[in-house]
Amino acid sequence: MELLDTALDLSWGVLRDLRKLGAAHIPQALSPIGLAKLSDALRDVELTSAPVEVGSVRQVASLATIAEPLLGRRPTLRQLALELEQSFSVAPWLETGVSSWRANEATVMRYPVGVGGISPHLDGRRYSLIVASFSIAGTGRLTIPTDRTGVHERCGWVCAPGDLVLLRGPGFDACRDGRMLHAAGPPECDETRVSLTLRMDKSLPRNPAPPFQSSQRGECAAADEAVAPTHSRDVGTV
Ligand SMILES: O=C(O)CCC(=O)C(=O)O
Repeated sequence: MELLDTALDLSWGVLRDLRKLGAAHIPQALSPIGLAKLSDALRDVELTSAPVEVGSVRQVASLATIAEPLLGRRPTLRQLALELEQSFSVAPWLETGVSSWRANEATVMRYPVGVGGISPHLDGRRYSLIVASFSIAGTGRLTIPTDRTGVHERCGWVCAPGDLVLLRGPGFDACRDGRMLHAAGPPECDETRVSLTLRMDKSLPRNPAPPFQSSQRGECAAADEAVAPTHSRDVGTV
């Protein structure tokens, strides 16, 4: 592996958190060299201000979305997607459906010091199976709130450069929709936070269909109920 840390262990502990919490935090998933290469690869990406309001969601950030075929023209981003896809191609991921995840969209987000962040939201339904968000610069808290007020949280992590947060998407574990609300807090130190999120947009061409099954696990059905969105924040299109 070139970008992911060679000691990265995406195995049962991570899967257990995804099943239980809807998300998992993996510290230092990127190697120091991988982090440096990705920071470099994002240097020329032009970001634009995201709309402050999307439905009930509030955000202060700049962003850029790089979808296929443009993603394929960025070798470092393509390499990261490939390494992650390879990590999902072995046990225990085979039974989750995530082995057929193919990242075809990357979103770069930049949160300014003091005010940056996104209130509780769901990613668009079209982002299948799993969402992988890497912290590239700065630190900030990512939380899994219990509701859209964001007052209480199920869990949360201070994410530092190199960390990875995985979130369930539709189709994970054959769940029709096990997405979880999540929120990004402002940068914690005096440094702008930058994240890089890989997604599989099933509405884009050349995308393998997620392995939906008719049976749903009880645990996921409960999650469906808990987070059933009134609307979705579509990160990729704002
Ligand atoms: O910046 C992050 O780490 C998470 C971003 C996020 O929540 C989103 O794009 O939906």
